[in-house]
Amino acid sequence: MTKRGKQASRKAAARKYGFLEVPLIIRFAFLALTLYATHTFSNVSFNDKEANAAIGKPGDPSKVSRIIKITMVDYMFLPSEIDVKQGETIEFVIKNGGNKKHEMIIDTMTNLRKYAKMRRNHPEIKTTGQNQVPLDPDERKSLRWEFTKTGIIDFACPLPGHFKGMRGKINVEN
Ligand SMILES: [Cu+2]
Repeated sequence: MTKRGKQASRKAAARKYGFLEVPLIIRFAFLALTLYATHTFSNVSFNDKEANAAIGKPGDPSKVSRIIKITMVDYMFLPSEIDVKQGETIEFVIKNGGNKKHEMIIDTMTNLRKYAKMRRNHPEIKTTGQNQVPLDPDERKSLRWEFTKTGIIDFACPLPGHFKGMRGKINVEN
């Protein structure tokens, strides 16, 4: 089909289905907007100030009182139950000893479920935050956290197929 023929048939289709032909400049603007929105979304974090207050806050490296080692295997955290004292700043040294990529996120169970749901529905979106750390196999990373309130705080790997088994609890005692 010639260019003119294509144009004519597009116009006919537009008339038939009732949509307007979108000028190229608008299409570019829309594409740019979509890319911008996706980029912004890729830094999404559910860890707002209120959640922070409930689970504690990112730890100041100069205030670390104790190091706790955690090993990830496919598909578990070892150990998965940890006791800390209120007011402690813990440096978790996390090693991925499995063959898969894993992540550790410290948060409320409500937020962890949101992360897991988003990973399931939008695997391309990466979340970031001081309460989370992604690890490749054999990688070792630190996550510092200050526990300001007593209670039970959850952690998990939010990746699809991992979330059900890769969970743990931090018991913050007085
Ligand atoms: Cu995992």
